[in-house]
Amino acid sequence: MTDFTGSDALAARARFATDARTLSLDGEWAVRFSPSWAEAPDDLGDPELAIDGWGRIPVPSSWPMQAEGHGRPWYTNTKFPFPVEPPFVPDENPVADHAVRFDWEPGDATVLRLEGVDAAGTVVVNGVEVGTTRGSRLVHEFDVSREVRSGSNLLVVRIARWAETSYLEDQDMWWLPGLFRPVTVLDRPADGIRDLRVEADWRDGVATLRVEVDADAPARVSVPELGIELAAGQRVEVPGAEPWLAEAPRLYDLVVAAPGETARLRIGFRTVRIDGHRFLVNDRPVLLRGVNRHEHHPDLGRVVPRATVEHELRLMKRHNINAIRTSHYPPHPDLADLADELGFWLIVECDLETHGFIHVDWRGNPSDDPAYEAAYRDRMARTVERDRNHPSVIMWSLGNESGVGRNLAAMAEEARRRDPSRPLHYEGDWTAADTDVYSRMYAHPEEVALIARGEEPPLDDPVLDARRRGMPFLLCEYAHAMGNGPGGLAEYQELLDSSDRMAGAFVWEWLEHGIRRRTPDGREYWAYGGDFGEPVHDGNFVADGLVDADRNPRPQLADLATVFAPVRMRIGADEVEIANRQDHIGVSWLRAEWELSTAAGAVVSGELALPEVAPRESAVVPLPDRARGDGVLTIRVVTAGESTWAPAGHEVAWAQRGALAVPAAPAATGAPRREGRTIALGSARIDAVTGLLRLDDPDRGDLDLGGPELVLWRAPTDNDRGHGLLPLRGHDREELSEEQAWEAAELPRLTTRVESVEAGGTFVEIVTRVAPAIFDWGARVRIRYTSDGDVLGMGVRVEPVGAWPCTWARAGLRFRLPFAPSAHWLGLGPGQAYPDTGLAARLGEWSASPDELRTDYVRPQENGSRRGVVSVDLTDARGSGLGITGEPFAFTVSPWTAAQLAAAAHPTDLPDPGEGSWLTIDLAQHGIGTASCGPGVLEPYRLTPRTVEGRIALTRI
Ligand code: IPT
Repeated sequence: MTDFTGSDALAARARFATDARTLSLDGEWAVRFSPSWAEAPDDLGDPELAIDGWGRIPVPSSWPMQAEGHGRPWYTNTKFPFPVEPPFVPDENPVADHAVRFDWEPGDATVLRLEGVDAAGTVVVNGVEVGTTRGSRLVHEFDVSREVRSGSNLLVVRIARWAETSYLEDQDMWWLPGLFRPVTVLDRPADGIRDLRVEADWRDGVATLRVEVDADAPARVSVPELGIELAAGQRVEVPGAEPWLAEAPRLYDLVVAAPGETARLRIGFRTVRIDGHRFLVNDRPVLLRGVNRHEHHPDLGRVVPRATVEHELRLMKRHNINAIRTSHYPPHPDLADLADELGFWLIVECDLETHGFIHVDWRGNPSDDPAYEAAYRDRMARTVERDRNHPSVIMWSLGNESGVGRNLAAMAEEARRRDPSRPLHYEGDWTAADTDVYSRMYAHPEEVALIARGEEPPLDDPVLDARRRGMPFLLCEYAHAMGNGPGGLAEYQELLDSSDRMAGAFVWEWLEHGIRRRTPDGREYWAYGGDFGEPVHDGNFVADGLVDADRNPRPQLADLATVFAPVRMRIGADEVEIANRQDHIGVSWLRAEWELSTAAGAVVSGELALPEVAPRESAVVPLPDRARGDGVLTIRVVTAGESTWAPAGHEVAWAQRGALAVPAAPAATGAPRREGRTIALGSARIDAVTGLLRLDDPDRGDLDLGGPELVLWRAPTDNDRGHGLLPLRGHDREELSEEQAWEAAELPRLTTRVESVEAGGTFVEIVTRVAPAIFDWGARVRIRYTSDGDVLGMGVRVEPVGAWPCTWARAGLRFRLPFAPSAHWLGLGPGQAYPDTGLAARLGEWSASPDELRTDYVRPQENGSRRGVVSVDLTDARGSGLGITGEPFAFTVSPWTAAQLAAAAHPTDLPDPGEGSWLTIDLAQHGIGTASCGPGVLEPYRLTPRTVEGRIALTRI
């Protein structure tokens, strides 16, 4: 029998704290696995079922993370890992019976609450089936009053990995079955509270409160802190209340007292409203600076300990993130509590995604199949009812990537009927027929610019078009944070800031879903799709976050903090313009510090008094006299006091003015001397046959540089590789990815032919032609060496030859160093920076250890470049090595060649690098973009083959 909704669960209701008895059943349970539904023993009707001989498993858990051999972690993005023939699923369908004994003294009534059963549960109490669950991330409560008895009770939950509803749960994540959220037994007193509905509004500066109570006896409602008491159902004004805002999350304790039970809730006063094309909270427009958040833990799967969640939310706050889309299902119930407390705007999404039907041209999509309507409604109801009392929740989302169809309209109707106070979101239908906001994902900035101006291409239906054109706009996903990238955050932010139609944007995604594994010799790595031998999978597309699975920030998180900053500054010669980019509050919680590094090497600093600046307003303040003048001026805005998410002094914004002085080229005083095939020029020895360099030094020893060698390629990033998984609507996927285009042009494999070597009065000039096999395109590299005896000057010119059919990844000179250097540099830092990334990098003096110079992405790829550098010392443990100065250049140090990085699936596959390392000095680089899912490198950052020049100088140090 097909079961789309589950059976016999109680009506969905809100979650609240209660003084009625509860018993958590979380802990160690017994478990018994069967290879399939058909083979699972027919013994659950036995109230004395002997479970002592079963295995043991923690609850909550995702069972493939706990026990091997009963179905593996299995990653697919959109593909169903089984034949598409709804509602059927394969016979090979592992079943896990989870069982626990518990002691209970029944009162008036007893309810069993299961907060997350993936994928389908059959719930049996003392041998009696009490119901079934469908909807993995949804709460199910069962009245078990008739089945429980005084003393010891037996609960068994039979869980199947696949069910008819797996067709509705095709989110881009690991398929991980289990009893993965809390299980609780609840006493329900006769005169207790079944449900609560809070309306805590804020309009025109006036707070009002109304609480509906579903109880058999009259209940009193109070907010002790505000000294108010009211009857259930009564609406009152609440003088003296402060509003709840993500920027200032003011909560009040609400107490609801019925004769048999007292309930408590944290409430906040706020009203969400759409006014024309503006999205308003408490009468003011809001810009959501958001991330998409999945729930994943590298050791536990879908179970994320509360401490981890608290840590990650604080990390978000510390990076200026103010909104979360709970992609693509309702989160653990504690999330909304924490968002209320810390201050986030939440879009809570329903547990729905039917994306896999895209592979069969959406034939049979449940979204338009009446047989599934009840399931769609049930899912929406459970989503809305659980979290509707939270001030942080400002929108409901019907689900993700589920095509179009009548069941979505039914869901929207269900949501609006249950909660008319919140707008609806759904991206999958571009007509926005069932929603209140127009939402898109991965739209190109050019299209976003049109939408910002209300000039997007029209829909065929003029009525729908007019309606949609009048709506606020959201980018529910953008800036795909996979591997090295995303590039282009600044361009998106400029558009988001450009129009009050823009309600905000959510980076895809917060977290990488790596699973911690070890090589046979014990080295840790992040496993991704395919690492568990899954027959169909989508590789490392599961690892595309701002933080790794341990919540360690990737470099892109600092970039995001920069564009999301609550304050923006523009520093002029004598004054600074300070823009308050917050929506509701002033800047009195912040203070500012300045520091001027003069060209002469002095550092002066002081405080900058911040004026009162109203939200979305700006002010100009004069710079203190001592902060004026040449050099690099940095202003940092930091928190004035400690908060729930950061200590005092935490930086939220910064700005700089000025530039670093470019060191002078060495005087050309040395004259070249020919010594056999070598040309000596000052301390340099140039091989006249190969063009390779050595720096001689009698004290420190000679340094063989194994270069310069022109490199035009890099180990493809995930963005260079492009999407390649499925056609993206609105994007032309006929094009080759950068990686494919580079391969086709033989960019990775260049050979060198020295064309000329000329030794003049005070210079040596070497011209080489560097080119791939097969084709007639290449590059001519002209290097003019000069020396003052010590320092070797290099004037470099790289000129394309022939008609290259692709971009260049870089125009770099590669050298081989016989050690793994630490770096000390003047330039942008401290983190990595490519032409369209590194927004957090600022001018300064920075140091990094060999490890800090690398970013070990889940799949090895180009990483670690530092740009805007005018001077760097690369030294071994004794402090000896190579110094480079010059016009701003980028440097990258890697233990591995680009080819080695490109060939490895995991960092642990890389060969032992030995002692040495590869240094690349780039005169130009191609941007990063976000083509792993979305637009490629934007025009200004593309490195189309062109003449590139630069001047550097090398010194043995
Ligand atoms: C989009 C999905 O909504 C999201 O779940 C994730 O898969 C993301 O892509 C890529 O990581 S869908 C895509 C076809 C635009």
